[in-house]
Amino acid sequence: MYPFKFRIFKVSLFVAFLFLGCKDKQITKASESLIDELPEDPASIVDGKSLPLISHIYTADPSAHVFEGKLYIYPSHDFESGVPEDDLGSHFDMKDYHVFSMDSIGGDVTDHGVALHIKDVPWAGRQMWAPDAAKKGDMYYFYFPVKDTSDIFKIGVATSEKPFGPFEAKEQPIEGSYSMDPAVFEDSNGTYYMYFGGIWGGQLQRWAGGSYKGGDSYPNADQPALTPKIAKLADDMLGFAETPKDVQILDKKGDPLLAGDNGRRFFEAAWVHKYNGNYYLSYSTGDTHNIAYAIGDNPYGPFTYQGVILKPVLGWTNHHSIVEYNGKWLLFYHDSSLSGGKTHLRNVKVTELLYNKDGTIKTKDAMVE
Ligand code: FUB
Repeated sequence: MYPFKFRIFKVSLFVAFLFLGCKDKQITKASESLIDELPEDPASIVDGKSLPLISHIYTADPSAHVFEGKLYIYPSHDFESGVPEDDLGSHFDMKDYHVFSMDSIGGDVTDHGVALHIKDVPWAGRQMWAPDAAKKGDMYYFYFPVKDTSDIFKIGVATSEKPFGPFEAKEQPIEGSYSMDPAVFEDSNGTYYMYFGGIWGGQLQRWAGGSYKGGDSYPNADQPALTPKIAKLADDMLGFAETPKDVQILDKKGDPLLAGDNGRRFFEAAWVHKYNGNYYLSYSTGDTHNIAYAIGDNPYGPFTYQGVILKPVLGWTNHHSIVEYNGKWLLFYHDSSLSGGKTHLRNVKVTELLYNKDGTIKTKDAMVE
């Protein structure tokens, strides 16, 4: 074991940026923590991992955006519903969303309260999963997946004049939407696209050809894997301007990733950001628990697989977002450290995303950093 001073010396600049002088500030201003005490000594972060950003409720699937110069986080709101765990994710039985904001990393996190509740979505049945948000003009649009009363995942939209809501949901889901994990990307020319989809509990495998087939249908291991979907958003942001299309993810030889390539193929949690004129599609590989990424030269792809951004975290799921704020690229993600490893009780974290000179991304290992 290194002497304490030497360990401090080894702290990366970013950890210093995150935590030095910020004792206690990872705790949200609101309410009490779910755990008795958060570590206060920055050295505990050096030896361990980033602390949860929010600790008075469980949060997951953080979609982060900069609106009006502030960082906003749109996460899922995990809670203990008592629903038994299964491969379809029935234990993720969330009922509402909160929105959080922060002025700086390491500063206070504000919980703006319930932004949308399932009882206020006329078509909803159960399971409010990973949401996202967008701003156009003076309006904010909140996109959320929830199962309808027939237990089929669709994507809804709700609006507000404030980035933190409360949001008012439309009477019906977005026409032509299906599956889950919406992520809205605004291109530099002001065009908005939604990426969505996820397999297993996300039901994408029931939508071959874009219509609901009822049963699961997966490609064979040697066939191209299921892909995320993309649709340009309509001018009013309330619907699709086109029929959703497949987003191709290719290997370096130009062949589609195969369904049996579990270490690299798409599972859920698509996110797109733009860096140096290139489009980066990142996603969870699900049962191999990585956040992987691929690069393309336009929002529709094809995208060429590059590698892993974030290795598996504590808990089964891995879900992230990437945003630039005050000249730094930030990777928001979650793990289950606050609940001692319970997969359905997660907490949001953040770390800096670093690029190599050639535009590839340095891999993060959250279990050891
Ligand atoms: O939070 C419920 C689901 O877990 C999300 O929609 C998936 O991406 C996974 O994180």
